[in-house]
Amino acid sequence: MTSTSVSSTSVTSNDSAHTDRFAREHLPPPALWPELRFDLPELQYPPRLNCVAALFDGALACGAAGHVAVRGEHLSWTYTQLQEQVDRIAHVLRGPLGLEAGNRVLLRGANNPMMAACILAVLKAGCIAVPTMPLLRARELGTIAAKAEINAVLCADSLRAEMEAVDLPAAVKAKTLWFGAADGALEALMARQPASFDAVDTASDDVCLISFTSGTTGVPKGTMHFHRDVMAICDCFPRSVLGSQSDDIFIGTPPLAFTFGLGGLLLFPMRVGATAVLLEKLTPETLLQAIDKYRATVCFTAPTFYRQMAPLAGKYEIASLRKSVSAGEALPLATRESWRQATGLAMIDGIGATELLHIFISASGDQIRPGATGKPVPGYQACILDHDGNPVGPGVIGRLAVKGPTGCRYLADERQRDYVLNGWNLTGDAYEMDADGYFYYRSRTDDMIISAGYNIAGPEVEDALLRHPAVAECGVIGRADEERGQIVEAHVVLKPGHEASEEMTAQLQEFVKGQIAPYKYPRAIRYLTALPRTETGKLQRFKLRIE
Ligand code: 3UK
Repeated sequence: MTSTSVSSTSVTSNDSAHTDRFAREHLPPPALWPELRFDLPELQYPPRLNCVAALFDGALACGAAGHVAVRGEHLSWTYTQLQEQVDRIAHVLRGPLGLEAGNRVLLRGANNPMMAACILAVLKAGCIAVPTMPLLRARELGTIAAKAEINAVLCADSLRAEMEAVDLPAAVKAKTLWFGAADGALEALMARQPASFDAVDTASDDVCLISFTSGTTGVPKGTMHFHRDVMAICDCFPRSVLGSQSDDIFIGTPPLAFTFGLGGLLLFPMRVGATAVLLEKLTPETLLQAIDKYRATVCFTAPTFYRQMAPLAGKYEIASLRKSVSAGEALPLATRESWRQATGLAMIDGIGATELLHIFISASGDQIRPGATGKPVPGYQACILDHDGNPVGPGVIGRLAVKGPTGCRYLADERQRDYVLNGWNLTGDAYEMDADGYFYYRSRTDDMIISAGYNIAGPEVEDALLRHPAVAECGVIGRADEERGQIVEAHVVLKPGHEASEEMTAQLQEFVKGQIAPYKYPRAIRYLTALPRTETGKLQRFKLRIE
């Protein structure tokens, strides 16, 4: 194994292909970057790299030309056909739309083949994709558009109303194209373009993606990623943990505008010439149906989805499924177990972050240790730091710190200083390591509950509650309390057929005390009909706190 460490100052030396210098000028100063490490032979990328060209070249070179690349509800495209769509869109961007390399294109659409083609085309054309979550409202879109100083918009017709309500400069409005309707303006222009486009010869460290954090609090942060970062995430987790192959059929729920979905449902399948099934508006039930219908082999979704799918799994023929990946938030052990019972599959848990683009700690197969997220994915390193930034040994809870080929670079944001410490990316998670190097999630750093001097991690209490047969979902927070500082407060959604009552509360409290140290039991329990979640499946704990 070669061990080449590239220091953060020498990684911006290539000549940029961007004539619009916005991205380069708004990168954080190199001193504030995390250390980047390229410790595997497969992470040595050439100085000139267009990731979309590299993905297509790779797939076509291994004979995937006639293989289905993307399958939607109404159409499928082979690699050759997808490439043609991408190339026509790239021509539209650089021709009729008049964009130059380095321009930012805001993208909006549900998961489907056309949305995938649009994202790929922006990168191939040397522009920068700014994908946005379908559920975002006009004001949030306005913030993103202003921050990324977008030059153009490609938006699905189904999301047109909200997009039209965004306050955009006239020049950007003039460069807005709708797709997916019968009279789609983008499709009309595509039909008049050549079917083949020469990829813009970008530098491997030209920015190609600005992904905004799903952020449960505060103004969204734009994370900037290079062409080589896109290749790096494909060459880490999917290669060493997932073990994806060309005959895999990927399926799942995360939006393509969320890097969990972009990687798992588009880039990873393309890297091995496999098939991506892209479907809109999935529910636990329709995802199971779709796994059955499309014979999917790899599934990407959030823990709550698996929890809701488990009791329904027996109704469908899903033996095709070989791997299931859970990310976005902590996987409760109770969910891992019920999924295993329902399907026989050992869940691949993985922690990723928008700042690092994708998963950096995970485990699969025999390497799985229930309760742990896993070990650093080859290519990444991780450790636990104490309050002062010093590494701590096994058994001590501290701040998770990570470094590898990808890392945090916020678009013009002071919070860069909070995420990077001494070259490490600090994800904001409280973790603990064991003597064998496995990493255990405890809570978000700010979510640790301190009650009467005890540190209590909400997710541990949640896991205990989830084992009770009446509990469908739950979220545990610390509520300010005069006597104890904070008390453990559980927000519980009951399964159908169960009623909220004082007896139920007493029963749940006793149940928790029987499973974990009694001081961790929820002194208060509130009942809700649903938990507040982000579009990416994360529990919005701050909403529970203000209720
Ligand atoms: C939490 C997890 C415990 C954790 C993401 C896979 O979630 C992703 O990115 P975000 O920027 O959030 C990052 C934060 O989410 N988290 C994610 N996965 C896990 N906590 N166990 C897990 N398995 O707090 C982390 O700091 O929205 C996930 C791939 C790409 C992603 N962007």
